[in-house]
Amino acid sequence: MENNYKSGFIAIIGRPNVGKSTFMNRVIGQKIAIMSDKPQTTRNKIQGVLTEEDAQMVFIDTPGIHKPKHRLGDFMVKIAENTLNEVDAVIFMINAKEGYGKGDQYILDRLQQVKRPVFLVINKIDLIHPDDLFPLIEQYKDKYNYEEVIPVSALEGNNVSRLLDILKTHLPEGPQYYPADQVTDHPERFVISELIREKVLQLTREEVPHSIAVVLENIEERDSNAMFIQATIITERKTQKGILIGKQGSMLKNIGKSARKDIETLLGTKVYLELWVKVKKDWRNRQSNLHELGFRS
Ligand code: GDP
Ligand code: MG
Ligand code: K
Repeated sequence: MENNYKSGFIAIIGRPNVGKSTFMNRVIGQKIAIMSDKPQTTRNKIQGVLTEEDAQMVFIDTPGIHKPKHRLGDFMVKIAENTLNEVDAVIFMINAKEGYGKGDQYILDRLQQVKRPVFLVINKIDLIHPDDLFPLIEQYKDKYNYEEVIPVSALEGNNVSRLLDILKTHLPEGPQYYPADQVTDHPERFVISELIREKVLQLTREEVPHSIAVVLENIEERDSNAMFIQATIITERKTQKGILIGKQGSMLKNIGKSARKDIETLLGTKVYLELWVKVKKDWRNRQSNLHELGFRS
């Protein structure tokens, strides 16, 4: 199979004001596919999708990584930490001008648990003298084993395309999760499908590859305090369908049950979740399938 399309999810973490939003705006720019600034969704994850000829990068903001101040904070930290282990890469962004601080230590402690490649992105290099860069890098390198260290200026654009190229080489082959021009005002859709995907990967362990996709077919508010959600888990192989369904449907039931719990917490409402499994051979290659699969704007 000569499908070399790459795709993946990239979490961006860092203290407030290091330039995460600026970076996102620069990267996604007019190409923005998905962007949410709805207050109730900022605690969720999706920020933007960058679609290119050969790759799609889904950038995720994980605001919950800051030290929690209350119980909701705890929950957000948990979500954020789970996120960090589900994504394909993590950008740890720092402010070159401010340098190392307590907030960074907190994040670095969390990162010790993370098994995904972590890229140290030193932002705002336009504000420092080049001579100051090297000692800064050394200081941070002392504390963690990053995949790579990339200095950028999100504001002025220096080195940003290089960072994207580097990220791209680390992404796995995968489907184009979203049509290039998709604009949604419903980022919850994404978070929900990610939660389901997360459960699939957790519960099936290594038996099912990361290339599965979860497509939300329908979200409907049936009455004022319940959501009815239908989703399809798509796999490329029949044997995986068997694993996903399990003996007498037991696996699918477990996936549904634990995903439902998380979605209920996320949405703060009762949820009815209906899951299906479909085999789509070679579906990643067939663009037309994307529509059929329910990707829509
Ligand atoms: P966030 O809290 O991490 O999302 O940070 P923001 O993106 O909101 O940026 C915080 C401030 O830093 C804003 O005033 C930005 O204009 C500024 N900023 C972000 N990136 C850079 C940069 O590369 N250079 C400079 N000089 N300022 C930057
Ligand atoms: Mg921000
Ligand atoms: K790591």
